[in-house]
Amino acid sequence: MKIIKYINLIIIMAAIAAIVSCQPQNKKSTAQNKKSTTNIPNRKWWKEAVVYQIYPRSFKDSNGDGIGDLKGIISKLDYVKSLGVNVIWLNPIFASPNHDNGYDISNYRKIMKQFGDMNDFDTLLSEIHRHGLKLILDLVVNHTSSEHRWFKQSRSSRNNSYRNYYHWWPAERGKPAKRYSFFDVNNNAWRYDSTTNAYYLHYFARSQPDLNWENPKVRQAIYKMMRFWFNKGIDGFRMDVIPFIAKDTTFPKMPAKYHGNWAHFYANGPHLHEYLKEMNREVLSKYPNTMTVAEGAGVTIGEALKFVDPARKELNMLYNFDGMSLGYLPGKYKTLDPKGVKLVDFKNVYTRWDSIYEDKGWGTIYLGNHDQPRMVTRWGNDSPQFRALSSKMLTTFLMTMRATPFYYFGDELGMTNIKFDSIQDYEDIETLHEYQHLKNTGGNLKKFLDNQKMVARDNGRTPFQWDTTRNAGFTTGHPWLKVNPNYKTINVAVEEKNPNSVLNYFKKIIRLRKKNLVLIYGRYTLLDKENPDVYAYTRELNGKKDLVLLNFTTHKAQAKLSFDMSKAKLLIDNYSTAQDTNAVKTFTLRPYEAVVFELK
Ligand code: ISL
Ligand code: CA
Repeated sequence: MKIIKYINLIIIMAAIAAIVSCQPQNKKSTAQNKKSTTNIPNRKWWKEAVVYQIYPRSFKDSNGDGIGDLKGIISKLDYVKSLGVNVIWLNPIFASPNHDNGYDISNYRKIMKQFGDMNDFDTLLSEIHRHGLKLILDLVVNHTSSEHRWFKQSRSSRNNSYRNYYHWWPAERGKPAKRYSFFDVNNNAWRYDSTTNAYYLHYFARSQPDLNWENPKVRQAIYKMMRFWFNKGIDGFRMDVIPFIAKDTTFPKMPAKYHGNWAHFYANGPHLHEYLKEMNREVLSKYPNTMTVAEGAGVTIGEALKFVDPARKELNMLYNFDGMSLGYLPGKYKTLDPKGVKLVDFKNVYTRWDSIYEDKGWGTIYLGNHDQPRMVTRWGNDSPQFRALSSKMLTTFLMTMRATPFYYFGDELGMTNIKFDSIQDYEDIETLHEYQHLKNTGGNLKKFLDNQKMVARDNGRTPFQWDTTRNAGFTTGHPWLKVNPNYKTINVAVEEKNPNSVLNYFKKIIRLRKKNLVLIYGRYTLLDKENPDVYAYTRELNGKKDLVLLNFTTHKAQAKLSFDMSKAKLLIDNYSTAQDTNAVKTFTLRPYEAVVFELK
């Protein structure tokens, strides 16, 4: 059991990525970068893009039902464009009973009715393109909703032609070997179904049965559906828990004492890369300017290139969970270690993941998404004193690493965790089911709720904060999830007017990244490795060198440097005032200060 909980822990942490047809630079920056671009092999538009993730349910409600929708997104594309981002990733927008907010799809070719219809989608896509942006959709094909036509057929009889679309275990063979489920109140991934006296597999909720990818008909049906969306003109897919699609379908017993790679039992099945190659051959290769990014749940550093080495012809990018997994107690369900995260460990994770893409492949970087708490609460400091500074510092990190940033909507405002007091306020199936599980098993509910204030997924899903009007301008109705009461100060309208806002800093640093290819393609070198307070690194490309210094603490901190700073040119500083001008071989940073220099 302990092992299985640990599996969950590892998987708990993950996130996103993207691709499309390339317009890498505008005219001015092309000229500026002329010299340095000559030696950049394998330039791709998606390596130079910033992806902006929108949780459609919470972005903008157009009809007052309290739920964000496609028309709402259309009405806000000027805002998205003004940020300087290039790609929009939408969480699932397909027909769904919404047990897991769209990650339980009942029809892959229909739009969720709360979000609109196919006309709205077509308008959205053409408007996104008219704005010079690209769109990637969420591909959720490890499982469907139990209300999907395939599953209804599959469960109806053992002889149904859809029977093998899912994983069934006939009860006469006894109980199947234990598998852990993420969102099941009993933590059990096998659900007994009396209609056919058999168990079906669901790694997530009971209403999310796992598709059987061993069945070629399943694979062909998925490829066809992917072509349907590509033919409409979308620019790529983010692939939900894609390593899970392939399993060891003999479902062996988990060893009592768990060593080694849990994913062997849950994911990364023997045929995974065969399937991804097949998907590439049959779909992706036919849409060459698009992008793909795998949610690499459970993918270790040693396996990443199998997904993204271009020579293997599988996917473009993968996002890993190693960074997100830091600071959780082992063996406990999503519980943060009160000791926090050591910056040295944080630096090591990102440095190791950078190194695997030194020669081939390409990385992604993110600090928040719809499965995570808010970036500033989790990795920075959401107190009034430091919220803006630490938000900007974290954004500086994301925009200066050698990887495609996946930036979560609202982080550009410095939105924070809402920290609900009561279980009644939560909507997320994960929180609700784990609460029920603890209740049934006599767990500590108070402790659970305290911890959820930091880790619950709903913290990152509260409505977007547009202005100071009722419900932050998100809806005229009753919002599906409470609006964070801090919306009066943290919102687009207020921040657009303030030149020093988190929002304006975000726009500024995106511009800096865009016109400075060193920050995109340059080699990354970690400096002052053991420094417990400061994250320092250089980026180098064709003789140009930039230096990034980030103070992750509430106090002053010094970076030890091996070069003379006297001629360095300041490119950006989150304090926007004079910095340590006497710096020679050390540089003193103020609390949460972030600076980027060009070294001469
Ligand atoms: O969010 C998690 C727990 O906090 C993760 O373990 C998450 O379940 C895992 O990363 C897979 O996530 C994806 O698939 C889920 C869906 O609920 C998530 O929102 C999605 O990102 C099932 O489709
Ligand atoms: Ca609506």
